[in-house]
Amino acid sequence: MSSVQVGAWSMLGTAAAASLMSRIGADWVVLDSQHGLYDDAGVIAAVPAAASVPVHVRVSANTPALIGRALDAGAAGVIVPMVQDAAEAVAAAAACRYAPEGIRSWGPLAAYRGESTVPPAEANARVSCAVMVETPTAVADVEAIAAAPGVDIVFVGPFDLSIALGVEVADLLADRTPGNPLDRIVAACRAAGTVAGAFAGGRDAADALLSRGFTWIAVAVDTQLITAAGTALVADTRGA
Ligand code: 3PY
Ligand code: MG
Repeated sequence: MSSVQVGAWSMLGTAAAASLMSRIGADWVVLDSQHGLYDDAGVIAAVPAAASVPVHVRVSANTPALIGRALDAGAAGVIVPMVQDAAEAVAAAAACRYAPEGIRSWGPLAAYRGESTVPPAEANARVSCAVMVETPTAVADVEAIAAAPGVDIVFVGPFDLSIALGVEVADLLADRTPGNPLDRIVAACRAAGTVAGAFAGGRDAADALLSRGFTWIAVAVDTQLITAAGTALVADTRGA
């Protein structure tokens, strides 16, 4: 995947929100179960509602149970937060795939809503495993993380990374010192043939990430869109 993909991010935890976010022209939508409002039932309801584009679930932790559950619901892939090293990346990738490539357990949940089941080998080939690099520990091992078998996307969390580094997000995104973490992550992905992704959450951050070579960018977040557009519209109307 060399071309740029621009994604939508849903926090709101409902099928309606997921459906709306799937129809804004984005290449994919993420349902956020780590910091958003998607619980297990919410994911099961929202995945088919947003299925006009690939639906990825950010699970709340790197466990086979959570990853398998999201994939059983029909997600195209998962985004696994706070992966610290290559061993954790390998574990996430294994949880995404059935034997012999992994340890995923068979549970054809989509069949209950009338969808045909995907044979294990085909599911293994189709699934997308994104691991989040968002700590200095992970950056220190990013070459091995990006090269870990079954890792399709290295996805940067700039907020957690900037907190851990003790810098502002904007400063991290603007950092051009040689060997800075973002350039190191992109270089590791290029060397491994893995997609370099990142959460942006807005146009300026997206531009900064695109200019550095990231190609899989989450830019449109439902909660932020409502707040920004609603606030501007109300203020504009009052001022008119
Ligand atoms: C981060 O920036 O840390 C994220 O996880 C974005 O959601
Ligand atoms: Mg984070």
